[in-house]
Amino acid sequence: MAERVQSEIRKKLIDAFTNSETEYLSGQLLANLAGCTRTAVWKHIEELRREGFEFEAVRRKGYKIVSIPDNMTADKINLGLKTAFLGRNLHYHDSVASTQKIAYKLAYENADEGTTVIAEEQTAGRGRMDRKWHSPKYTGIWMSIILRPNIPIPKAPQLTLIAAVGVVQAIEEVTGLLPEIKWPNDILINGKKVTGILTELQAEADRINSVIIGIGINVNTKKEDFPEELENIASSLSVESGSIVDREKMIRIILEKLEKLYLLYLEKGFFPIKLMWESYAVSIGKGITARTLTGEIKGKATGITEDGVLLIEDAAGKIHNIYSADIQIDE
Ligand code: BT5
Repeated sequence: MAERVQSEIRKKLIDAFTNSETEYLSGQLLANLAGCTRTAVWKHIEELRREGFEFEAVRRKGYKIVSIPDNMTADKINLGLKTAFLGRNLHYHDSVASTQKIAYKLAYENADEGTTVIAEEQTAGRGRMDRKWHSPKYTGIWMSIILRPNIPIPKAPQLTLIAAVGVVQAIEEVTGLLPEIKWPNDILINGKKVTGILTELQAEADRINSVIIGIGINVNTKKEDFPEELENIASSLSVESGSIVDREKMIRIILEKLEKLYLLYLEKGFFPIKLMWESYAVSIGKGITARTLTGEIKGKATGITEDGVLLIEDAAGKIHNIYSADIQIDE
């Protein structure tokens, strides 16, 4: 409990610096905004200094942040975050097996919607069907977000597509790169995978309890640091853009884009998202092969349905609905 109060105060202080119009914030003002004493403000500022934040303190004026540390911290991610609920409750870890697992447990324990788990490294990061997700330390964004949408279970895959649109928009905004989406969950740049998205459900009877959206992005991974099996199929934002990308900024922009899209979706349904998704989709209109658990279907991808299901027209003109598959683009 006490720890929770402390982190609430810290968050309020960070918000105060984020929203401040003036350069310096006085100890009294910070104390009022955070609902604590001036001594407590001073203690928190000292704690932030230990994390690597640098403050300038000027008598009668107050505090100003002059530099922020290089490694990620929850405080640094929060500094500048402009969402209402996504990422507001942030769990930051140095090393975990999988952020999905932690988010799953938090969701089970009734964590608020928007609770987000971020790690510097995953030792057992996973993709769909228990495939491995390579998640080395300090180079990527490995995060899981808890949502609690009031939608029927069959519509849950739409959330993967919403997340993909949000990540594409964030990558565009932060790096200027133009990513494409390969149905259902890959984000590619120059044909190579930079992001994978994994959506998992907790449901009771026919009701969704929570949806956990796992997002993995290779941000500053060097070309030579990919393992051999990924060398030809994976890339990172820094390899593609030629410069180091600020991971915290990327996280904030993803959370902001995703929150907007999610609220739009809850209000207006999937249609506006579908249009955006299709505008980024690399596979639509192309010849593709879809490998499902039951076999292989070849044909032309003609679009997605209202529910996010992929449509393939085969050589005989028959339309196939693809709910889950790996796809390969043939032409
Ligand atoms: C995915 O699965 O693409 C979903 C990946 C989701 C990862 C996030 S990270 C945060 C959260 N916590 C987790 O434990 N997971 C989520 P899928 O479509 O099944 O693709 C998996 C395949 O992508 C692997 O079999 C490899 O071929 C390839 N792959 C593995 N690591 C990669 C990487 N870092 N970059 C690009 N491709 C990778």
